[in-house]
Amino acid sequence: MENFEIARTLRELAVLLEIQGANPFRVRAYRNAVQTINGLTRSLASMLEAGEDLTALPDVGKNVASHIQELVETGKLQRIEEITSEFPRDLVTLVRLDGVGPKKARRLWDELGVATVDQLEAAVADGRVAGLDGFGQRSASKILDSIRELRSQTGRILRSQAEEILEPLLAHLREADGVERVEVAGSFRRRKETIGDLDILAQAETGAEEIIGHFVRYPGVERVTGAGDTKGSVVLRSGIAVDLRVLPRRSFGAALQYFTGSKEHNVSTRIIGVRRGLRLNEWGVFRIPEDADPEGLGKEEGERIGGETEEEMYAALDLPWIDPALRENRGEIEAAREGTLPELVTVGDIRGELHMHSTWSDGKLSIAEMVEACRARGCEYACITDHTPAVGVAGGLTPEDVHAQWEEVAALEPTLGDFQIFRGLEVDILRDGALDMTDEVLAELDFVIVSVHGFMDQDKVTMTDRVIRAIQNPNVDLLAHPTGRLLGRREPYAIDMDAVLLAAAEAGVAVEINCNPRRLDLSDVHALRARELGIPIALNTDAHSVRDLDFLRFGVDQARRAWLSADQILNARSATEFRRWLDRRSGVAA
Ligand code: DGT
Ligand code: CA
Ligand code: CA
Ligand code: ZN
Repeated sequence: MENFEIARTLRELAVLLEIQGANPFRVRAYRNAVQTINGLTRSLASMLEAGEDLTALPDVGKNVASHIQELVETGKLQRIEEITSEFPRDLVTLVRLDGVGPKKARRLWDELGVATVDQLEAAVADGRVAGLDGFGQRSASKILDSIRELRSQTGRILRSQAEEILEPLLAHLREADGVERVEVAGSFRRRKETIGDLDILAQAETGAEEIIGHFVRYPGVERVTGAGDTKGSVVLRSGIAVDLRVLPRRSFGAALQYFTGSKEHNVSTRIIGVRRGLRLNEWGVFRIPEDADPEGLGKEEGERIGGETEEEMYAALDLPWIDPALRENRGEIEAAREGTLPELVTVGDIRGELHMHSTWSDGKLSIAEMVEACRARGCEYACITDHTPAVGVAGGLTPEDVHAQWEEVAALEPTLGDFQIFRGLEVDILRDGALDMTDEVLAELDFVIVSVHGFMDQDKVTMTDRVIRAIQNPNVDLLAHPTGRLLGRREPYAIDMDAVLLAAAEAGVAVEINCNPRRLDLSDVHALRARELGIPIALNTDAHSVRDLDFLRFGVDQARRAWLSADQILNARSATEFRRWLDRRSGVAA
């Protein structure tokens, strides 16, 4: 079991206990343990295998440790089986809906016999939910909205979760006899933010059936949905489906190109091929014989032009190799033909961290510790951007706190050599678009981030006006996580991003791609739009701990999908260039 599955099961146990009405302290203990697990860099299974004592971890007591061991060994939790003899496990899903807490979920079950989302939808439709004490019409229609939202999100996993699943699975596949190479294709290779299923390719000249047999015997497999002579399909215990295809060397590049997709990109490449009398499929690129009916050809019929590498596939179309992140049929084929493909930003281009938290607000570490971690990762500068009080997290900074924080920064600076700290703040955008800090303090800060943390259910016009008003404050430098979405958990709030981006361009405000794999906000499409408008984009980890700084690569992937080069990235600038950008307003005539 992967860490995130263990975390998910313990989180589920916490919710089940809440529905049961258990002691809130016990519930909290599980949630704290989940936080610890989410912050681990090693797998719990490997720690147990190495005989390590899990209770040495923060917030992991004997009880939690034994649960983890049970999960790793059996994949199940007896405690959950016990609770779910009282009421159905599905109630956990109901609690994910806005407007349904643990108590209400329990009542929906006890009083209406509702256990599933489908049943709840029916009970809303026929008025039974509105009729329940303490629910009412408003709450019923809110529930209906969040059912729709939930439906649009289920079935896909985060890119970061896919990484966790893949690591041991790929190791397993590489152990199979005859496997020369293993690659992941599909949306994962295109670096998409969420993944529907995993598409894996293995290269082997012979023994494909045995390799597929080895694949379906992977311990994480829940059920096998297909096992043929070149393809195997399984569903893992984590719920994700995986396809494996085994190909010989001569076809590997063709298969990689085909199964990387996107489907839309492939449709375009295939049409270009047909115009040249070429047939592209997962086995190679072939010249269509004169007078042949292309439909009636065998899979490898015709003169083979290439297929061993992806480069050969594109070269057959007189195109250079195209980065998978761009393969969405958004103009990449035309750009390839014209030689105008962008040079995409890389992790190595990033020189500063512009958005991070310390113990002054809800971060886990001191400024000194966070700065040290940034330096260790090769950054040249960092902005400290703690929250303001309206966010409601522990310790939002008041104007007095801000000044006190600067003293701490000033004391630290002489120890840092060339490394530079910028005095920043993540200022909450209040309900009406005013900012949660005085203009005097904002004017004194080096770097002002604004973002929405509350009143997310405003209508689109109100929300759009609110955010635009905020970024029009002349002290503001950057808009953070602009749509508020949490992938798989929360839809973007209603906001007209086109209007917001136009306003940001007008006001000279930069926009963030938040690198947290659950946010990745801006989306690729919005980031593409920001790029068109010439808005500087920041790749921000929004780190609350050292480990969060590793989120950078997810944001870089998102930026690559948005065609971004280093010169469009705010924190790819040197500290000096960044400082010059911060002075952009004083530099121009009033
Ligand atoms: P996902 O799994 O929803 O995150 O997205 P993908 O892009 O991984 O889609 P998937 O798994 O259905 O297929 C993987 C790739 O295989 C897809 O990007 C392109 C290729 N492919 C699959 N089915 C077709 C098809 O019917 N026609 C063409 N041209 N390509 C296909
Ligand atoms: Ca896929
Ligand atoms: Ca697939
Ligand atoms: Zn933040």
